[in-house]
Amino acid sequence: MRAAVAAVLAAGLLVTAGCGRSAAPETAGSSEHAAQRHLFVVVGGDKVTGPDLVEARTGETVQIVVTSDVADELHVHGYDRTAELVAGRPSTLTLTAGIPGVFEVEVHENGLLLTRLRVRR
Ligand SMILES: [Cu+2]
Repeated sequence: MRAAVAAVLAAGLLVTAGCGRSAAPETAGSSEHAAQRHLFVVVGGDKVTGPDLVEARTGETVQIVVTSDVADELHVHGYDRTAELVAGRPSTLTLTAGIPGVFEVEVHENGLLLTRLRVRR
């Protein structure tokens, strides 16, 4: 179990490390708003990395990147978007913030409230 946790954490850190390097070329010359990326790591049913609140303006692109130690399903309420979580690998859910409000983002099988998405005009 300890080794599995370490592997998941390492995967999460790799994502974090890769983020800064890839950000500039990915967003250069794109539409008015750059995609904002938020990284989460879930181990043993608990969030060990990631913000409690994700804030966006309508029209922005939001990426929620989750690395879980077990297979699960990510669900963004309100937008009703889901993404399959593969054990030990980062999964990315990309959405365009079009609906203002506060929405819960859950990891379904273990019932974890991962974060909240707040969208403002
Ligand atoms: Cu849900």
